[in-house]
Amino acid sequence: MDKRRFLMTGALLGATLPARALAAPSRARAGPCLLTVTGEIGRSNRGPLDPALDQLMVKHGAKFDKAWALDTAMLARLPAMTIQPTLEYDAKPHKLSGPLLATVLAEAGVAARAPVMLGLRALDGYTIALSLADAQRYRMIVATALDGVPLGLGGLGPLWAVYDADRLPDFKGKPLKERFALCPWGLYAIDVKPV
Ligand SMILES: Nc1nc2c(c(=O)[nH]1)N[C@H]1C(S)=C(S)[C@@H](COP(=O)(O)O)O[C@H]1N2
Ligand SMILES: [Mo]
Repeated sequence: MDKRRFLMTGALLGATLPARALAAPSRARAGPCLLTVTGEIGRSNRGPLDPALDQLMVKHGAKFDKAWALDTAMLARLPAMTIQPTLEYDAKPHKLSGPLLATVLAEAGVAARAPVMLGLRALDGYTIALSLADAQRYRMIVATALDGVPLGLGGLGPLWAVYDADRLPDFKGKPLKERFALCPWGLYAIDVKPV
């Protein structure tokens, strides 16, 4: 397609799509929430923990007065990275893609250099503590797809906080089974706390 036709197609699309869809701000959440960011955040799009209806978070002891909730589309709008670590489950390299964890946090109004600790919590209750500085040093991503296939429930998804262990000095020398302890699969909540 030449540039002019591309531009025309764009103009046509613009004319047929409702203005609302084009102007949709990133905070408009339409799909089910996949990830809830709480604590020291600068932006919020939902209110406090609902003790009656936020059942999984209640079971896991979450407490918050506001949060930044992301759905699939909000995650997909962020620039994606691809890493290719050898996974401990089958000892084979796999492509994992998704935004940097730090980029997701920036969306929630957490400054890149904020001196904070992150509590990364998974669906099964597995929780790890990691500083934002280490998450950046490891270039940890919030993976949404494995080998091009969206991650899902029952497997490692829908989200997996993971890094490229093969290329990180802190992990590449360790046995495979010890490389991913800081990588919760089924990640669904991140609590940001001052150090
Ligand atoms: N959700 C979740 N993520 C997890 C774990 C877990 O139990 N649950 N275990 C961690 C640990 S200690 C390791 S070594 C690796 C592999 O653990 P797994 O075999 O339980 O997936 O995943 C990490 N991520
Ligand atoms: Mo482990």
